[in-house]
Amino acid sequence: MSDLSGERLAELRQAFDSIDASGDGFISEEEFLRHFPDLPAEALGSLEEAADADGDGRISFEEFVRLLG
Ligand SMILES: [Ca+2]
Repeated sequence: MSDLSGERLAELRQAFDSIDASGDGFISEEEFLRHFPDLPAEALGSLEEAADADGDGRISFEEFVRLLG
């Protein structure tokens, strides 16, 4: 996936899992908003545009890592 260290990857996994409340392995817009209630809709939109590589409207762990890794 990338050359991130295992430690960094574990950190990202933890962050991802805490946002992915349903535990289905994808972060939906709703889950994002629940985790970051103060995030403006505009910021969320551009974040999704940047992160959601395959355009399915939710963020997979792989996309999350690509965004933040
Ligand atoms: Ca989810």
